[in-house]
Formats: sequence, C-alpha cells, structure tokens
Amino acid sequence: MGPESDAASRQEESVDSWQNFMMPRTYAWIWSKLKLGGGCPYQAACKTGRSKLLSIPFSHFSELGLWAAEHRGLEFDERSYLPLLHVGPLFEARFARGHVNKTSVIVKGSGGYTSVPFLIHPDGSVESDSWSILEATFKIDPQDAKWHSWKTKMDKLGSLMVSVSWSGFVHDGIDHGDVGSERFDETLRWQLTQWKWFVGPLVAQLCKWDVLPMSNLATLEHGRDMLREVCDDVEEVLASQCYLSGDKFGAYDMSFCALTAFALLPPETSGSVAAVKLLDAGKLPLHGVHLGFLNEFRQRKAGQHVLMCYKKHRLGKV
Ligand SMILES: N[C@@H](CCC(=O)N[C@@H](CS)C(=O)NCC(=O)O)C(=O)O
Repeated sequence: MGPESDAASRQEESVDSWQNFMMPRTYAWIWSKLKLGGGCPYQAACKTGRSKLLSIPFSHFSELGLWAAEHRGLEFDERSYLPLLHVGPLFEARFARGHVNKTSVIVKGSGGYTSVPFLIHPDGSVESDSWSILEATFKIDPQDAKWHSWKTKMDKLGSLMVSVSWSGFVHDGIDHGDVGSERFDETLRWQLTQWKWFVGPLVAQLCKWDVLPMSNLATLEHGRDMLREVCDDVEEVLASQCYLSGDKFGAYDMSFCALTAFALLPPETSGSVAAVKLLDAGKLPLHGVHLGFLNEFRQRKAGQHVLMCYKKHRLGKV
C-alpha cells in the first residue's frame, strides 16, 4: 500500500470511528445530561425487579423480542424510542458495558451499539438481540445446526423486510410513528410530538437522500424475491406438519411471523399499527408498497399461516 492509499484508508477509518462511536457517544452524553428518558435502565430494572425491554415501537425485530418475552411470561416493561431519538439511550445502555448486537446489519454506522431490541434484567444481565430473547424463551441451543441456518436466513429476510414499512412511510406517506401513546411510558411520550413535527420528516428526507438505508427501492425488490423463496420453503414444510416448529407453535413460527408482519399486516401486530388501521378502513394507497406486498403474500399458504399464528398465538399484544 502506497502512502496515498495509506492516508486515504486512515481518513476512512477516522470517518468510520466518528460515525461509529464519537457521534452516538456525544448523543448519548447529551441524552444523559438532559435526563429525558426515565433514567438508567439498569438501575430501573434493579429497583423495580422488572426487566426493561428497549425497543422501537414499529420495528419488527422489536416485535419479535416483545412477543418472545411475553410468551415466556417475563415480568418486564417496554421502553420505546422513536428512530433517531433511540440512538442516545441505546448507545448509552450498550456501549459502556460492551453489549454489541452482533447480528445488526441495517444501520452499520453505529457499530451495533444502537440496535433494538435490547433486554436488561434486574440482575444486570442482558439479552442483546431478538434472537437471544427468542432462544432463551424456547430454550434453544444457538449452535444447533438446523436452527442456526434458519436464524441466519430469517435475520437476512428480516433486514430486507424493514424496507417495506420504511418505504410505506417514505413513499406512501403512512406515518408509521403513529403508534399510540400507550406504547410509551410517561417519561417518553414527548417523543410523539417531536416525531410528528420534526424527527419523522427529517428521517424521511434522509431516507430519500439515501443517507439512511431503510427505504431503498432496490432492497425492497430484493426483499420481495427473498420472501417468495422463503414462502416456497415454508410451504414445503407445512405440507407435512401443522407448524414450522412441528406439531406446536414455536420459535420457527414466531420468527417467520414477526419478521414478515410488515408484508402481511396481521391485525394483532404491535408493529405497523398505522398501516393496519388504513387497511381496515380500505385506505391503504392503491399503488403503494404495502398493498403490493400484501396482495401477493396474503394469498399464499405461508401468508395464511402467519395470519393464523397471529390470531391464535399473539395473545399478549400490548
Ligand atoms: N439481527 C438483529 C437486528 C436488529 C435490528 O436491525 N433492529 C433495527 C430495527 S428493526 C434497529 O435497531 N435499527 C436501528 C439501529 O441499528 O440503530 C436482531 O435480531 O435484533
């Protein structure tokens, strides 16, 4: 490597470390000084004897974590943050104690330290992504080969499915931040007005400029293709058994359902609430992203399975 490319790579590294650590770190510091988020979640969990689930209310990975925690019968409270506003509290909760989310791929800029869901227990132990929450609920060995290959595939599908809801927001104008104040505890409700008038429009604009990757239309097409393939596999399994997990609802079903919920909009989901309401009222934009996905996948046996599982098993919906 010559001196020029050496300098270029040093410059790239310094941009990287600014984006990965310094920017969220500054944000986390400001956040902690402003005392806007209900205080330290570790202390709150310890004091109340209840776990704290840090989430984004319309993230389907959060939906998976939430569903799994409820299914386990865990005593916990959700601490919801709207996107961008989540950066400070999540970075603060994860970075100092080294709790990186190793399976975070969507927003690389924060090095996996701002990703949701993140579950903190009263004894200070954590579950650092949706998969660890699911594995603890169903007592699954993360190294089990069949499970590992399913999880890898679902994680990739899930990352692509994020584009469905974000494209619905950015291109169809469905405000997916419209989730209802009951999803926020009193110390966090102020985010709703910030989202509506400032943060939401800002994030949408950043997505349009491709600064944030969530509503990329190429990714959306890639997601649609991958979902078709996964539906083929799922239907093959369902030809010989009632559930993907065997004769009972389990981790395979829960992960497939939660991570495809944006594409199918089951009424029981806690994720795309605004889109579900519009669908119900017959007002989902006719040529929009959501209706396109929905019409194709609701007709499939795999899609029907998701709707059935939500109806029968998503009982603890917030
Ligand atoms: N594989 C991860 C994915 C989590 C993930 O990508 N979460 C997204 C929301 S759907 C997120 O936190 N994005 C914001 C960020 O990374 O700062 C998991 O299972 O938890």
